[in-house]
Amino acid sequence: VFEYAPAPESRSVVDIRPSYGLFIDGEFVDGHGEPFKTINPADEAVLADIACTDEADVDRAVKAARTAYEKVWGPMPGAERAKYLYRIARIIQERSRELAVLESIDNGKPIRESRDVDVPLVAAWFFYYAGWADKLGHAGFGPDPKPVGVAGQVIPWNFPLLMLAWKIAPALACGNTVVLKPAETTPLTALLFADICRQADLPPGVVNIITGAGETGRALVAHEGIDKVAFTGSTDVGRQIARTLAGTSKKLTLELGGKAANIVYADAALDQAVEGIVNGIFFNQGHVCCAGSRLLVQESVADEVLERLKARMATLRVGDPLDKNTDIGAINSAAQLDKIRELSAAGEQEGADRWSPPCELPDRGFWFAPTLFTGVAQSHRIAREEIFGPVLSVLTFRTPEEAVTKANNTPYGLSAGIWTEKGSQILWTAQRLRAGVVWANTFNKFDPASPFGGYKESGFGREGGRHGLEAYLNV
Ligand code: TXE
Repeated sequence: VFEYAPAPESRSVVDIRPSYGLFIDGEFVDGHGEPFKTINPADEAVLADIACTDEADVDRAVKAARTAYEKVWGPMPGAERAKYLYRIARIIQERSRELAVLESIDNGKPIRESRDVDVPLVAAWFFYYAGWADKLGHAGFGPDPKPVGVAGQVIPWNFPLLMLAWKIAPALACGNTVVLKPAETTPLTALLFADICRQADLPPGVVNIITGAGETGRALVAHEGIDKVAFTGSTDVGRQIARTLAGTSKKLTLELGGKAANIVYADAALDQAVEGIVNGIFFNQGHVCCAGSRLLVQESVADEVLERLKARMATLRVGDPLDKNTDIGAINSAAQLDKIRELSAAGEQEGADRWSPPCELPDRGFWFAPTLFTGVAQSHRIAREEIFGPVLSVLTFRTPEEAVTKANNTPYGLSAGIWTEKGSQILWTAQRLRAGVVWANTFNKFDPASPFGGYKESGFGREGGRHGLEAYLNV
């Protein structure tokens, strides 16, 4: 499952067309909204013109999904659906170089991550849910659970392909059809995935990809032909969607923001913990909902951890996403860069100490140096708000009780990390953390068999694993 093609070297492995249409009913068609451009965040070059929907286009996509659901995909035996999902998974492996390079160009993430993490996990998700398609009667939801119908899915820009896989693979395995809207800054890999659906001979209308900004997402989730909405994105938009759906019978799952605590106890293997802290916040430029953005370190080892952390941060290479040696790529958009700058400025204004290693940033494109804030109080904005960038806020604690209280002192509850050599300390802490995922002596580990999702303002519902089937079944 985790095999992939040799390292992609350059963008010559991808063929980016000048313009892209909407993918509806198995065909690329014109959109009737105002087209928009997607750019490479590493150099601000225009990559392609992307079609945008109007309401009639959204309606067309939902109707195509409904017809495919009623006539083809819903009635199809699970074992037959599984074959399509396995085929898609294999094509993803075969075209992994192309997918990884395109993802890095459109998103800005380092090729090492898109090649070694994103794309292999995308294939793994399709393999995993292919395996469930003919075993739904044994998933614990009764002998013959039914699909929900047509799913409207809206995804963000931080893991464009992986979020697509998290949404589409379980939906299709359960017999639903989908209309998916990728984020406006990262539409290209979803459109390449549309091509993969055609290559796999997936029946027309089972997967529809529509592009546009928030307006397209709004029209999709509000459409009366949608039975289930799955959203990953900001807490604000998640709330708006929940309001739109209130009073309807649509099912809803929301994966929203986070402000995870990464707790380092004094007895932890410190070098290993420092690697976990770095991975926790600098992976994917910190554009990660479960990023370990608050480091909680036990006071007695705080100085030592910070010294090792700074030394490690000084080795991080920021730059060209397509360079295999790059650790930190480009910030995905000018708007996101503004948000990171604004919150970092607030950190300084509120009295925290800011530090970055010496680091030359390219002239063009959107960049932000890895940044550390010490002397952070719980009341500071950088301790409370999701920055969604390569910025770490450090707090200290004396007792495990204090660590748990501080970790839980957030409106979010998506993930957390614990570093200690004591198994009992892991269990004690994990039981008290109000977070959907708790990692121990590791961070940012993902597996299709493992459910993922939040508490509190991080949303509700689970994606991944057997639990992830529930959102797409009527029991
Ligand atoms: O998110 P939006 P943005 C957080 C992160 C980030 C902030 C803003 O803190 O800085 O949100 O990011 C579509 N109805 N996360 O503005 O707007 C939109 O087109 C329906 C955390 O990019 O929520 C895109 O496809 N859809 C998060 C998707 O929603 C709407 C990942 C996400 O965009 C819509 C991303 C509407 N009214 C951001 N408005 C995570 N959980 O990982 C926009 N969209």
